[in-house]
Parts: sequence; structure tokens; C-alpha cells
Amino acid sequence: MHPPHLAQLCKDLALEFRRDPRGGRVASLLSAYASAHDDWRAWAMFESDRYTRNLVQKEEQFELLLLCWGAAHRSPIHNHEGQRCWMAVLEGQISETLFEAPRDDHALGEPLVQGTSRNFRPSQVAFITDEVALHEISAAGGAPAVSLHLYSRPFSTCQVYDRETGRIAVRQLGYHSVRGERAVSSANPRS
Ligand code: 2CO
Ligand code: FE2
Repeated sequence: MHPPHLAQLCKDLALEFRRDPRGGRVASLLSAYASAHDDWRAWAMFESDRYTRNLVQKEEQFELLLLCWGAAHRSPIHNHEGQRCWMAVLEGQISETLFEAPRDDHALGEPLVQGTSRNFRPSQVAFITDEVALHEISAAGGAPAVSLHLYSRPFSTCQVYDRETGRIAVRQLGYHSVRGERAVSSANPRS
């Protein structure tokens, strides 16, 4: 069973996407949850060698995940498959670095152009789409971190980019756990 406040958040998100498919109030719903509740702890699971993706809820309109980052864990530079991505920090600090997506074949073989970096603290919410940028996410401040990610709509693969050459690969996005249960076999992300 879902932890109660997390269950309520899922209901509120479903209602919000029915009201507004673009999710105008999603950031404030995530921030309000992050600042008031910690029942997500029951479903937070860490691994020593990579960040974990723990599924909270998947529906037609959205997918909600808990991501657990060890102090040294980092995502690859990646896109979001044309979907909207919100990220609320629950614990610790998360660093986000933006990169310009290579525009065409001319950019292949060239290093990616790095944009701004920003640290996010508990209850702060980041938002990104492919039109804005690619990003690289890591725990910051030398401590583990936990973040809540909302994708609309869900996606199960994404593109990852080599920083030096812009080379693109497809990455399968697996689950470390599903609704609090350790997934039997998972194509977990590796950085
Ligand atoms: N998009 C990455 C993932 O789902 C996490 S970085 O924040 O969007 O694994
Ligand atoms: Fe991401």
C-alpha cells in the first residue's frame, strides 16, 4: 500500500493532469508534499554503485518516481524524450547542470556546450523539457540525496550523450523497486 501522504499526492496529481494536461500546479503540489511529509522514506532504497529509480505511480498521464542518490552518484547527460520533467528535492542537495542539445550532424564530434549549474535544496522544484536543455543530475554537498521526479507522460528509454563528442546512445530506464517492493530484475541506470 502507498504511504498515505504519497497516495494523496498521486490522487492530487491525477486530478491536476485532468484539469490541466500541462500540469500548471504540479510544481506547487510537489513542493507542498516535500515540505510537509516524509512518508516517502518507506520506499527509498539506495545502492552503493548507482542511483536508484523507485516507482511510486504510473498512469497514462504521468509517472512518479523516488530517486535515491549516493553522495558520489551522478546521472549521464540525458534528454526526457519530449516529455515534461519536474524534480522536487526531498532530502539532501541535488545539483543540476544544463547542456545544449546538439542541433544537427555538424555538432557531432564536438563537445557539448555546457550551460548553467544550480543546486536545489529540500522543497525546491526544478523543471525541464527537451526544448530547454539536456541535464546532468548528481547529489551535492558530499551527502546522499533523495528526489521526487514527475514525468508527463511516462517514458521508458531516454537518450544519453557523451560530453566530449555529443555521441548519442539509447538507455533503458529500469526500476530498482515498484511501490515499495524490490523489482525482481531491473535494468537499473548506471552512470
Ligand atoms: N531523468 C533521470 C531518470 O529518470 C533522472 S534526472 O532528473 O530528471 O533516471
Ligand atoms: Fe532527468
